[in-house]
Amino acid sequence: TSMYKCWLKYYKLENKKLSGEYKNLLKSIVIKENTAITQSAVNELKRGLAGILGIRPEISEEPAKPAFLMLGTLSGNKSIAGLLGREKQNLGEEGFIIKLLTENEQKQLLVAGKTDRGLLYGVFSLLRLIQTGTGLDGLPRIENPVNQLRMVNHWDNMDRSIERGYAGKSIFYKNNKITGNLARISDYARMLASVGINAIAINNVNVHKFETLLITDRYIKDAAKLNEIFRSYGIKLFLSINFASPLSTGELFTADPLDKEVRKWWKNRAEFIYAYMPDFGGFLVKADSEGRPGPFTYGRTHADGANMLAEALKPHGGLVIWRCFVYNCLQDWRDRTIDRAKAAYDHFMPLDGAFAENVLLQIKNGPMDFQVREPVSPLIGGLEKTNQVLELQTTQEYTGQQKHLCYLVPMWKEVLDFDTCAKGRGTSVKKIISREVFKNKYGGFATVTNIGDDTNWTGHQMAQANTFGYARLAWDPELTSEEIAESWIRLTYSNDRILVDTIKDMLLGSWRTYENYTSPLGIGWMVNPNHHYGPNVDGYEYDKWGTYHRADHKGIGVDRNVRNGTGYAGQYHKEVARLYENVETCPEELLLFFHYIPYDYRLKSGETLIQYIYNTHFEGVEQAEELKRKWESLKDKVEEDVFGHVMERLEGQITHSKEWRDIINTYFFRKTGIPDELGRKIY
Ligand code: BDP
Repeated sequence: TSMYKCWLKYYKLENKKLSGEYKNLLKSIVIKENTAITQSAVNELKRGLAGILGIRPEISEEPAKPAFLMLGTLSGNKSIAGLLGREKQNLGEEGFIIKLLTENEQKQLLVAGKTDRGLLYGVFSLLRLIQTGTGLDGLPRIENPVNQLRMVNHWDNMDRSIERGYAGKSIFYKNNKITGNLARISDYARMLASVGINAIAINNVNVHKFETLLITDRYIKDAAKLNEIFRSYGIKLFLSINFASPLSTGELFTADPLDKEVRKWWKNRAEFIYAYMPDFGGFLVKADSEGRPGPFTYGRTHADGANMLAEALKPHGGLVIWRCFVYNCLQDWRDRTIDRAKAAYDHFMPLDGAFAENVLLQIKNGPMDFQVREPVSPLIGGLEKTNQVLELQTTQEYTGQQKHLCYLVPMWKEVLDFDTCAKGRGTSVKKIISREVFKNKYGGFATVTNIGDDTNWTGHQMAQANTFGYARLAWDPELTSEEIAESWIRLTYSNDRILVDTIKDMLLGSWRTYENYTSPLGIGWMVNPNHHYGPNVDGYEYDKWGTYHRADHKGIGVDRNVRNGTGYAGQYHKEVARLYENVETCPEELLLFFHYIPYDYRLKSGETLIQYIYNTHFEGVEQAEELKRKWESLKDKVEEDVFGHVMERLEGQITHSKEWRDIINTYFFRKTGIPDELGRKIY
């Protein structure tokens, strides 16, 4: 099935005129350099041009034809500098330029990077230009990634299961060993590199028995094989580690980060790892969270823990990526100021400036846990002297588990555009993460990936748009949701205008649709505990996890004011805090996250809160049905198996959205006794 190829389908370009122009220019390719990465670039070009244009270009070191494509890097090919003007000063480490030149009546297209990584990105970008039927008029094109680290995190376990995975089993492991199926890994590396991903962590942040041994001689050689593949696509390999490794491996009696023996243990470990992988990226760490070990066991701080690992990795240029998803998962709310939403900030804000230079804090976009709607974590905009990585969730744990269509790019855009007011108005999240504001040494994006070993990689084929979209945003957060959707559609299906517009519509509205029939106005969590799929309004309400909606017969919502609520709102800068604390100015989509609201409260639309809940839940189901109608209209425009697969998912989504609607509406009808004004049937 073509679904395996995702956005690298390289189907034949229908536009004859453009195709002719491209063919003429690309018959011959000139490249003088030869590294693993330039080889990847050339192979990709061959593959792409064979599919899109049906040609097999000649590859040589000197021009053989009057028109040709020149590939090269500033660092490896002296003549490239001569072909570039002042533009070369604008090329960053991973940047590229695509430019049209005429030299002695020879027409040439130049794709150049400062490094071979940049060149690789340039080649992928050129292939996208060609496939989407874009002409050469827009050249030159110079691009540099806005964010430094553009990472994916796998929550894969070595028994092949994936924590929160909805697309089959792990592509990396089999029977507690690293897979020998390296062809698929190589395809995966291509896919990631094609959209600019440059780092990967290949095992779950919850590190269990076998995974603890990934950094030992039991697995290191096989890990190094994966590293070699990723390296040839410019991707750095990271491993999630068990903070208690010295103890868990049975070698020491403690994992205290201030213990000399422990420090030595990690130093030796780092030396060992780097002997096999000289370009190893570093460690990803979840500590003192949800039962994971960490420095708290020894009365030490997270800075003590992270800095100890940082010291071990420093001589090798490695990084420690330390997660801020730290909270007490056994809390209750007898004390009105106890609030899980406050945890990350409470733990890490006091440590701003205490972390070593090669430590990065990885912060989930919201203060809770990847709900369909959350405010932005106040740590972003709070921390100033600390390297920061924004953690997003591409795997759809709380957003339909890749059974429902939910294009997440619009949600991520809202996160990135959010104004933290950290340095006055205009201090948006994206400017902090890109390091424009605080000029920290490191920063970037990470996501919990949605990839598994399903043939189409992502379970729902359309969830590929999230994999693609995440990476595109990490490269350039200024891209719009529409632009990203459009290019994904053109690369994945075709350039048919009606098809492009229809699928774009489907994608762009899908997050809102999902929100409509699930939990309203930022309250979140109305899911079944544990697996998190399907409606269960009180599922977490009487549980210990600290995720309450606090509905009673008069109203619903969590008062997070400073004066008489949990105090969470006070973690924001004052302009933002003021906005959230006032019911009138609080963005309505987050109303129940910040306030307890009576059911007869009138929203800006004029609807009462209860009527809004009913309306959106009926609407959500209608919108899910509309998705199916739209897809049906494309029957003759997409391949049969793709059509059938997506249709099946959309039908499942409709059925399931009704279950959501009915359970939520019934719950509130029973709580309030207030009927639907429109007299619709509530079960
Ligand atoms: C939650 C998941 C849990 C993860 C945790 C994390 O439910 O499986 O281990 O996040 O981010 O969303 O560590």
